[in-house]
Order: sequence, then structure tokens, then C-alpha cells
Amino acid sequence: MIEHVFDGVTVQLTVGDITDQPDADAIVNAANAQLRPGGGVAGAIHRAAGPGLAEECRPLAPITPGSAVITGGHELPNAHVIHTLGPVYGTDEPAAELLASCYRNSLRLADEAGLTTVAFPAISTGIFGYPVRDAAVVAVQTVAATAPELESVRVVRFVLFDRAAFDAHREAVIQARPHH
Ligand code: AR6
Repeated sequence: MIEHVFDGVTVQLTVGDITDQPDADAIVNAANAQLRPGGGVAGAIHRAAGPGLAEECRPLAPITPGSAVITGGHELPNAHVIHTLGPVYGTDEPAAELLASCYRNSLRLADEAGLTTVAFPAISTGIFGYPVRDAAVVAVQTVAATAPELESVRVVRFVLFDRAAFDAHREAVIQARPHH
């Protein structure tokens, strides 16, 4: 685990599984527009949460790239799931702005709900094909840029599935630090 504090918000990087973050108030889902189970992160979250999550999601769908919605966590150890739709790389443009909106809108929902700790996977870097090094820069810079407006969120954890994603985010944190 590595950590860096941006404007009072601790950004943590860890290698692991997004469904195994019991101390997070919310985990973020790399969702599809229909908020259905699907594969990757979404499949894992819906499997762990049980069928009640898909049921709660149904009336909230469809969502558009860059937007986010919040639900309960059902059988997950987390009180909430925040579902955000990342851009499909090469199709949804402008990709970086849409990806930044995913992080910003998810953080704002968490803050409005009074949550302290939020865990994100690397949105759009799996099935949606966003190169992880570029996505990591957008993700970390957006969290750093949003930190000053957050009143309740104090810990933002990136849960990276493999070493390459972890290293990309570590580089992005080093880059985003003031006076690095
Ligand atoms: N915990 C943490 N990270 C994970 C996990 C996990 N359990 N599983 C995969 N990753 P993806 P996307 C990593 O494909 O690109 C779904 O079918 C993975 O290695 O889940 O936004 C939805 O229904 C990758 O780095 O999300 C959508 O249709 C990152 O998480 C579509 O995929 C994101 O991979 C969304 O695609």
C-alpha cells in the first residue's frame, strides 16, 4: 500500500480485489450503461452483492458515459456501491474528459452521502480498452483536483488488479504531487 495526501484527502494505492474492501463505505463499479452484471468489475460486484443490487439498479438505468449513480451495497461488506460508466476507448469522446467526469461525479456522490472512504477500480481499463498509463494520470489528477471541494470523503483508495496497473498509478501519483 502506498499513500499520498492531496488537500486533506489521502490517496491510497493497493493491489487487490474491489469486492474485498470491507473498510470502504462505498466501492465504485465500472458499470455498463444498463447497470447490469456483465463481466470484469461489474460481474464481480454483482456476484458478491447478490440479486438485490441488479433489482435496485434497474430503474436507475440507462446512464451515460461520465455519469454516476449510488445504490446500497446489499450483501457486500460496503454500505454503498457507486456505479459509473467509463468511456469506451476509441468510441466515446473526449475520452479523458469523460473518464475525469466518472471520478469527479463518483466523488461528489460519495461526499453528498457523507461517506469517508471510497474505493475505485481502474475505470475503463479492462473491456473498454483505455490504456492504463493514460487512464491512471486522468484518475489521479482528477482525484487531486476534486480533493479541495470534498467535505466528507477523506480516503480514496485505488484497488488495482495487477502490478502493471499499480505501477501506472504510482507514477501518476508522483507526477501529480506538487513540486515533484
Ligand atoms: N477488482 C479490481 N479490479 C478489477 C477486478 C476486481 N475484481 N476485476 C477486473 N478488474 P472492467 P471497464 C480490473 O473490464 O473497462 C463490464 O462487462 C481490470 O483488470 O471491469 O470499465 C461492464 O459490464 C481493469 O484494469 O471495466 C462494462 O460493460 C479494470 O478493473 C464493461 O465491462 C476495469 O475493467 C466496463 O469496462
